[in-house]
Amino acid sequence: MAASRSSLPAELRVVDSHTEGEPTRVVLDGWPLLAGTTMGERRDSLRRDGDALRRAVVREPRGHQAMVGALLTPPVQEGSTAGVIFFNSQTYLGMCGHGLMGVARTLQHLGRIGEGCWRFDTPAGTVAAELSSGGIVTIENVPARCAALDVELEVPGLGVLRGDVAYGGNWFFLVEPGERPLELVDAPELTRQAVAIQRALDAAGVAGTGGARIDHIELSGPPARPDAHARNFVLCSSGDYDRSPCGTGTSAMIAARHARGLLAPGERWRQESITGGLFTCWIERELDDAVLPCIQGRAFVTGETLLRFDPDDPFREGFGP
Ligand code: PYC
Repeated sequence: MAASRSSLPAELRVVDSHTEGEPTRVVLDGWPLLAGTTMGERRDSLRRDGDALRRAVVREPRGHQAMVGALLTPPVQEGSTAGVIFFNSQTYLGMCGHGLMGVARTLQHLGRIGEGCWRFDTPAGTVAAELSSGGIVTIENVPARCAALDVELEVPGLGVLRGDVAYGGNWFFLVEPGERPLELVDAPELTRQAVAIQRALDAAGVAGTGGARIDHIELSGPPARPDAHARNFVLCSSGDYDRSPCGTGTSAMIAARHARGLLAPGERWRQESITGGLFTCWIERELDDAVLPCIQGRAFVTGETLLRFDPDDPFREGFGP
């Protein structure tokens, strides 16, 4: 099937899951084969020629702003099970920790893989996912690194904040905004604060290595669960917040803690999300200028759907932010 900006297939088969509360929608078939021999090239080809499909799959009325889509492709590395391109209602992701757990559990649900260790190619690099019983998935992420500690940022309405710039498959600004506990009921206000931080970062030109845009804001506070070390609220590049503790965000967080001398390889860090979801994380090993993070959480399949795109449907390409 040829891909074009305006064409959509008549239908697409998807499997939905959630990982510690955050949804992933895996597209199984019906997409055009993407040009490119690297996952970055394939993502660019999807952005250029098939972006209507991204919008149709994760935007309303078939999806919603918090939904992350995952398109499976043939692998690009020998020994990998599949390639994966993650996207949301706004844009594409380098990697997605909760999403990779959802992909692994979806493939297990379909009988394509079983318990054990599997490798997946993403635009950010190749990642391993180990499936265990009880919905538990452990991923060995791409290397995470801290680019800057204690960056001062003047944020209108919030004053001067100090945060760390770190990478865990996406770029994050990590801030502890105050002593006040992060509560789900305050999600609209936390979103407003995180958006203000995002705008201040953009206005001040604070960026990741090589000028990469920081497009995830992670606010940290004390945990509510007795088994967690901290609770977070992560504003994603979709403009909505992560219901899970955010796999790439937690990778960035442990890289920053390591840079501060607060987390040694092997030591466990239990990261709670604003919804009460939990990831257990650790540094598998130190690399030259980075650390290799492992993240463990639980993912569950929630539905199997045939999405339909009626040519007469004015909302077939989705709408919304
Ligand atoms: O788990 O890495 C993650 C993630 C990124 C955006 C939403 N979830």
